[in-house]
Amino acid sequence: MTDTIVGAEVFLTSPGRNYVTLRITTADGVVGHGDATVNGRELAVASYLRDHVAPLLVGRDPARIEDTWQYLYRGAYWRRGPITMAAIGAVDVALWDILAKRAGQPLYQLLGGAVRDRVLTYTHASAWDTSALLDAVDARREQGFRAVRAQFGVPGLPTVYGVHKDVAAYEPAARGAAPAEERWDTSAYLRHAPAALAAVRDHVGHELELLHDAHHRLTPQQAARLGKALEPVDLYWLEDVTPAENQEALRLVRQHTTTPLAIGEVFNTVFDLHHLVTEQLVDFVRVAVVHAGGVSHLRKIFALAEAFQVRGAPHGPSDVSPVSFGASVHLGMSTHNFAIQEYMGYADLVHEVFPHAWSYADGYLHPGQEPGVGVGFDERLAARYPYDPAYLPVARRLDGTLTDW
Ligand code: EZ4
Ligand code: CO
Repeated sequence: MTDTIVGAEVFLTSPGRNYVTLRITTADGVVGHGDATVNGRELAVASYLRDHVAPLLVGRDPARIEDTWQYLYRGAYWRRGPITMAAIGAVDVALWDILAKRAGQPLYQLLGGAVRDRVLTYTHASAWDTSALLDAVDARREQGFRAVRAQFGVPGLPTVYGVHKDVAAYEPAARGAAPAEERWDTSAYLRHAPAALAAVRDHVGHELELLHDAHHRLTPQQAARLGKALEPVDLYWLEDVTPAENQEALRLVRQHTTTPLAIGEVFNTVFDLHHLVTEQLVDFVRVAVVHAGGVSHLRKIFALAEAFQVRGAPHGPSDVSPVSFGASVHLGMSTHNFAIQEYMGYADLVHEVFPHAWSYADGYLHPGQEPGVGVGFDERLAARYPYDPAYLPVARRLDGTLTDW
């Protein structure tokens, strides 16, 4: 029996950080949720959805997920980019949510069923000094995590992105009308990073998987040197070494190191990474459900990757809402070459605004058995926390030049 979309509403809320949520309602009264959060550009994607997409959805058959995806992608004329793809992603996830609810099945069952019992996850540990970092990693191990991303301060720099001097937890975006400005010195970082990560490896032994994120700031040659220097540390991966608008840049890195490479949290379509995958220049692709056209497009990216023994490992910071995070865990449950899901965690209030069936236990995630994606949206609670501008910092080198992110 055919159902019809009767409403598509967009909600901006800030329960500690900003989220853009799409709610699609059908004539039969089925409700689907999607996440369209683009950190620091929330209003742009909300407008894209409200002004340009929502009016096109009303009257459509919610079961025509692929056709709606193609309609929004090809029909817009202006393709790709984070805003467009996040908007399409929100529609896609909301429609999968509706389809799975109508089927009375958790989403992963519609994606081919479970290929594993649970989905491996990693979280973050960060501290300015090495001794505090070891404590932070230990605290994560005590929470059951089997894989931890370690970030640390750099001697001589006043601040480093993602590393707080006083608290272990951090929120990447800070409230305010403009981004904070930080300083960055790649040479100082490269001098310090191998020793800092070696200290963590010495401390934890070889059972724990260790990861590290370079946040797009190295040249290919610097990245090659770092990867080589880190080989004895036996990282699970080294992330975002270069900005990678130029995919070929990774070839030089690859030629010089066996340290596994992960990239792609800022990518939006398969065209951002097809060379990286088909030439096996990276080991993990980090594209998120929210930022790359939803479950439908991510499945295609992972299918391409599967043919080249590259694995999926989606971005999962606090700026990916629990809605698309949940969708990602369903993908993890049903995708053979899905390696690991990043899980930065959420403030208590975020869990309340987005009550969810997915759960964390003992180093793994499970999507839960609720029909659909299994993530709700408490509209009334959300309305108490209106949008409040917040931005990621920018960084300048010591001479004042803006860095690559
Ligand atoms: O910088 O989520 O791997 N995780 C990360 C994050 C990102 C932010 C960007 O919005 O790199 O901390
Ligand atoms: Co990252």
